[in-house]
Amino acid sequence: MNNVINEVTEILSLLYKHNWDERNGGNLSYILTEEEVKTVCDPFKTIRSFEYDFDMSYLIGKYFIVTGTGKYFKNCLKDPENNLGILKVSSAHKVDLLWGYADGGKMTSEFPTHLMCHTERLKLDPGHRLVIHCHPTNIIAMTHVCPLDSRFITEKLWKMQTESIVVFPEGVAILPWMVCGGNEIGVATAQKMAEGYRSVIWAHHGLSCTGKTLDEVYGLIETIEKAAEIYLKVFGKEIIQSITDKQLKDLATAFNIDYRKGIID
Ligand code: 2HA
Ligand code: ZN
Repeated sequence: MNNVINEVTEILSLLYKHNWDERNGGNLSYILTEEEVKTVCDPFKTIRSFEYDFDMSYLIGKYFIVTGTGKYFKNCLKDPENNLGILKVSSAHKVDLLWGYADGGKMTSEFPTHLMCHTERLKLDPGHRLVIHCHPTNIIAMTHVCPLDSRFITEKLWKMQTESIVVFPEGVAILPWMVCGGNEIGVATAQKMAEGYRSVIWAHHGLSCTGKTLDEVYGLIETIEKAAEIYLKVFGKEIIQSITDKQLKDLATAFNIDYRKGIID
């Protein structure tokens, strides 16, 4: 069966194989069209409903596929129906389950954070569909040795490899350590998304990336994590040369890249 379940579980497996989603680490939510939902289940048949305090009115009528709370990315490919759910935001405070969480489970504890991020990204980009939160090793490591400053981290990541500014010209935001799963971290993350970032690092925890497609968001995670890996390989060594501000600007001109200002100029 070639449907959205296959596409999503393939990406979850790849993330797991990178060791970016150990145990139940990480979560994903992806906006689906009604046609995509129909390839899996009846979009008009509710199995169970969930109530939320926060306001979901911007997303009413939208369908999402969402990883389950406490579930392991490792297991999603072989057992999607227990580890994933398809949901519809049916009113400002209610979400209906249409498929999945077959063992009685529910969506990730980060679901409110995801919905806040979807809301802000949709306001900036009507084509936006996806939020992936994961625990990339080198990005987490970097948050132990770098100032928790979006400008600093973006500049370092841009200068590690040519691809960085091409793939994330808007930069990467970073938040200080906060308790996860709650409202405060959700609001703070969504605020960064509203400032035009598709990627937000949570210090000593992980990375959330957003975008239009599974390939785009997976590629964003890969590129950011690879830049962090290079940074840590050279960190503490005598650096003879790196990409300069001028070279980054030349790259931006050559590829017509509208990069975030205030980082290298
Ligand atoms: O879902 O990654 O941030 C487990 C987590 C929480
Ligand atoms: Zn996490």
